[in-house]
Amino acid sequence: MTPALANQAPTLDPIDNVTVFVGEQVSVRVVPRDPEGVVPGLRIIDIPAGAMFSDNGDGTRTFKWLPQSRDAGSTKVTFEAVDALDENLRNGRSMTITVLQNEQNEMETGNLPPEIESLVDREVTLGETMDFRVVPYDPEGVVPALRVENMPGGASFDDNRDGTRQFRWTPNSDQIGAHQVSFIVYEEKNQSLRTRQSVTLTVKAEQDIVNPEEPQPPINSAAPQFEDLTDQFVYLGQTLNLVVRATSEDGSVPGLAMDRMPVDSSFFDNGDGTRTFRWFPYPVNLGDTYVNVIAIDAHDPSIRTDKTIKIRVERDPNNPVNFPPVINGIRNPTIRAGDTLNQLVQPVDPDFTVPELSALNLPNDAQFVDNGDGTRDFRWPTDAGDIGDHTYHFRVVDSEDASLTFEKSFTVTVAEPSSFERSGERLRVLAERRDFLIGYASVLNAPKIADNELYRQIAGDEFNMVTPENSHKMGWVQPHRGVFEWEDADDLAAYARDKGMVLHGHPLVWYTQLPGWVQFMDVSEAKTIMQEHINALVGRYRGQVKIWDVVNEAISDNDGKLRESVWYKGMGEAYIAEAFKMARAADPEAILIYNDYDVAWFNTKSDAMYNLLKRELEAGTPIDGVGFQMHLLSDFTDFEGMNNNLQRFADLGLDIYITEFDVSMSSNDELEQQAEVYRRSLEICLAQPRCKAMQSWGFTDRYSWRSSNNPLLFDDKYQAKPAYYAWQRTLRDFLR
Ligand code: 9MR
Repeated sequence: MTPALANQAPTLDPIDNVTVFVGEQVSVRVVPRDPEGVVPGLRIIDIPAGAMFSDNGDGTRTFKWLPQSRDAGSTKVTFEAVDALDENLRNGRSMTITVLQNEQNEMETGNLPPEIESLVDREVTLGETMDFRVVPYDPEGVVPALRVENMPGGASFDDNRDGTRQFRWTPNSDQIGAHQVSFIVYEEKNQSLRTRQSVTLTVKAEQDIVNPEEPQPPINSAAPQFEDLTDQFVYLGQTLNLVVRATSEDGSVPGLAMDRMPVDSSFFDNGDGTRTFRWFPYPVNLGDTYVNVIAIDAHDPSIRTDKTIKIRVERDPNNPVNFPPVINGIRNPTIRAGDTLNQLVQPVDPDFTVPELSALNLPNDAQFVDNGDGTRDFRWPTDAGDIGDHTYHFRVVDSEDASLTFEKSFTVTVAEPSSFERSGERLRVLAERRDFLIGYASVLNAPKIADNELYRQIAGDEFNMVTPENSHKMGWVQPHRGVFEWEDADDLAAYARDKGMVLHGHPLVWYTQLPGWVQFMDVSEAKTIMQEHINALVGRYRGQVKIWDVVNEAISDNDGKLRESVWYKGMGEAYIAEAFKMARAADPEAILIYNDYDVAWFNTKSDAMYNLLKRELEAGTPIDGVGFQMHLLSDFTDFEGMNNNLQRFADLGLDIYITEFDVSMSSNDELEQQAEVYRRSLEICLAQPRCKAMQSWGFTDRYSWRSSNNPLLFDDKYQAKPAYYAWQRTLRDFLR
């Protein structure tokens, strides 16, 4: 069966932070890319007042903003690319725009410190949650920054994305008593301008009885009201601009939020208490779409008014619009002279028609194979005579209106085979001397990527372990109940066997990347479905997959509680033990591990993982090891924490696997810093007798899930980076 769905999240090209003066325009082109070439949706989160995010008609958008005096300070804007076929697959990128006041202005106005709307002391009874909003304001209208001092353990201080923050705390029994907490508001660009407000938060034991005579803080109990908010209608080809306004009885301005926003829409702050919902619908949106608008009381965020709005999108009979087709997702490939380029060229038409694709120039010996589904493969066997850069042009023509065309050029670099050579010994050779596993995660459908010969050559030379980055995931491998898509997983198993690599399976039970039929299953079937899935996968690769990630990412990010996945909903916490028992029964020889992210150092989540695994081991659950994903940033420094943290898991009697290592950079200046994080992390693993393997999440930046942050060992042209040599030296020289 040929899978029809794209499965890899789209990425965004890097975006730099900028500094401008008031009145100076910021203009940034935002370029999304999708590994499968389907044009991703693009949206902006928290668009500043007055900014635009217009469609360039080629899958990209341009963000334009002319900041005013009130925008002085720093503003963070986040762009998000959303997979066209699976809206759960998304990747974001943020930029910080620092807006400087012209010096003259500043002197004229004299700058006053920002303040916080007055906060009251509060009490909470054990078992309940304290939840209030902290509202800063600045006499000059700048949005000030807020931070908190003496934050009690377990409390959170989340950004409401409207300039305010929400303090939430569910105290535990060790926290009974009074806590003084201070909120500090300051101007980002001049931190000496600050104001502090302290409050006393008291936690009472359950048995305390509140004196009914005691005065309670005043509450504004009337819910906010929307003004003139009605269902909407828009023609295809037009932009809907809906201004949302809400009022409160006491005159305060309610916060506004929106749920179920269509991909590509925005809900931006107009800076006057209103927000605008802006949406340019595509043919995929024809019909009715429902969005939910929420007004939140300025003093008590638990007081909210919700309203569902229907938006009808129709074709305008007098003005039929036809969207032009595009070709997307081709990144200029680099291949080795002697290899065959195999580039998929995939046009997309938002009207769902199939455009006609042609090549304007091709090398003589190339083929342009029609795949019968509107796409074509550009196949080109190269040789030494082709070394150099070659640019080819493709054209798509709309099937209904031949005047709508789109052209795309791309450049193939054919490089001398020797240019891919690395000095020193291969990583796997060095690792094998230490009886150590050094691995990578393989792209989906490796045989189909444009440069697959080079990709597989380097992978086979360097690594003695491999994991499929996607093709064991339930959403991919079991798209319908009992229907399995084994092609890619089988191919990787054969490749691993051929290259003498250990195969590492990932993952059996996960909360996400589930097929629709599992997301919406009757949870009373969870156990049966889990059993069928584990039997099928572990059974098929019995004796081949040596290590299985049995349960992946069961713990939530902030509070250390178990995620309320479908498995949890159906089976409670027992789902974890059950999954391991099922996997053990299906292959008694396989090494079974629990795998999670952001657990490499000490924090609430790694504590929760420690407690979970300890509990499971005591109960006899067959867990052999723990997988630390380690998606790090190049400024990571807590190596001591990492070392001690790994040790406490080793002390539980678990083997340690570093399963998804990568180190994101924000600019190429950080290559050495990145290499240092690679080196020190590998040293920690090698020094730890229980650490059995280190695996990077891919090996070339070209195919990384964080491709634009260049987090891997080889760059996107397959050149070994300092990180590669850091691993090579460490494997060679580091002594325990
Ligand atoms: O790298 C993977 C990317 O290609 C997929 O789109 C994404 C969703 O399935 O998963 C990525 O891998 C994740 C891994 O399976 C579990 N840990 C976090 C990884 C990065 O998101």
